[in-house]
Amino acid sequence: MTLTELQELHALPFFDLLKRSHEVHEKNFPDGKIQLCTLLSIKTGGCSEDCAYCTQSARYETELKNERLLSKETVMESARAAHENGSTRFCMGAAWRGVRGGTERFNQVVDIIKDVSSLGMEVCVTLGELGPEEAVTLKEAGVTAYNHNLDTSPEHYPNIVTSHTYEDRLRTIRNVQDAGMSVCCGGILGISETITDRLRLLEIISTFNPQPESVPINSLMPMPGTPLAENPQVDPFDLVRMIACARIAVPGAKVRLSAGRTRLSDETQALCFYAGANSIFYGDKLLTAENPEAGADRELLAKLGLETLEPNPSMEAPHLDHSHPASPACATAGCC
Ligand code: SAM
Ligand code: DTB
Ligand code: SF4
Repeated sequence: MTLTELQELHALPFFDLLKRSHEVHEKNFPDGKIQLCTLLSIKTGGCSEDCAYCTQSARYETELKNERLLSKETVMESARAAHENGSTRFCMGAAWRGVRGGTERFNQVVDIIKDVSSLGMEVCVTLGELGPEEAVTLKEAGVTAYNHNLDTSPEHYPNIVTSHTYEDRLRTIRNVQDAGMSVCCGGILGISETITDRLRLLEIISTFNPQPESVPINSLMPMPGTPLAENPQVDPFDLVRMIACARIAVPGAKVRLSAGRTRLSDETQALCFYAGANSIFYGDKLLTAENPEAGADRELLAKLGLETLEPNPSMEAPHLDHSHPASPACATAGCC
């Protein structure tokens, strides 16, 4: 979708936008089920990067306790518990700039992934930058989706991160797609961006070929010690509008209502689900930040009569549409 089209959508009266996005949602996800995903930070803090929202950056003095790469046994314990609790996707995050084949850390992660993928959940990882060979190795180890967010527009990105570029992020996404993994790529609201920055992000994501399999929409959890610690909370109606625009721009994707749910009312979350969100992180911790208790989420979903999705571990990556260029939108981003 073009920026102009997205701007027109975003400017609609709230209920007109919701009606449009709900129709797209019903058409693409007729069962209306919600996917439960569990997150685990397998290596916490001490990251070389300077993302201004992130408590895991080594550049800021935060309250976070750094942790080395978890053992395979510890990860498997969490993964089994997630599976038993009904999660159909297990997402492992590591606070690294990226990974390189042949290193001990990469081999250890690959070994962990092989075991986790035997449990029958979708396996998602987010390890930072990847080259083409690393991407193939992860795919072969059993990764179904790779999370790599663009976070905001290419214009605003340098205000938030200076240690790597938007082009670096797009290159990794291309490598992930070429290796046959699904892409999970979304953004974060509340990082001093404009509405145009949010819509530029959707414009770029919507022109990926194939489109991402999931689009996480995070709201800033302000982290003491980070440059954005004092940023104000995102207006809940703006969050719902962003979810609705994401649903329309990337109709076949899971739109994941991600970080920030502890600060949302049940009513706001209900509006997000109506607008097209169909996935949440489940369990009381994200990577380092708080998330609602699983019991509270079960209660909310029950109150809304929303069912949860069954596992689909053999999930195929979305296929390339050969009628469009195969690049993840460098031309649209204007960065290459
Ligand atoms: N290091 C990897 C990377 O940069 O891709 C993965 C981890 S990073 C924590 C994944 C995403 O979490 C970020 O792109 C951002 O959208 C989100 N995130 C990080 N810190 C956040 C915060 N304080 N509040 C909300 N979302 C956050
Ligand atoms: C994503 O977009 N959100 C998740 C997942 N992908 C890896 C991470 C949210 C992190 C929130 C901040 C924290 O826990 O430190
Ligand atoms: Fe590192 Fe990822 Fe946090 Fe950026 S968002 S500082 S790359 S862990």
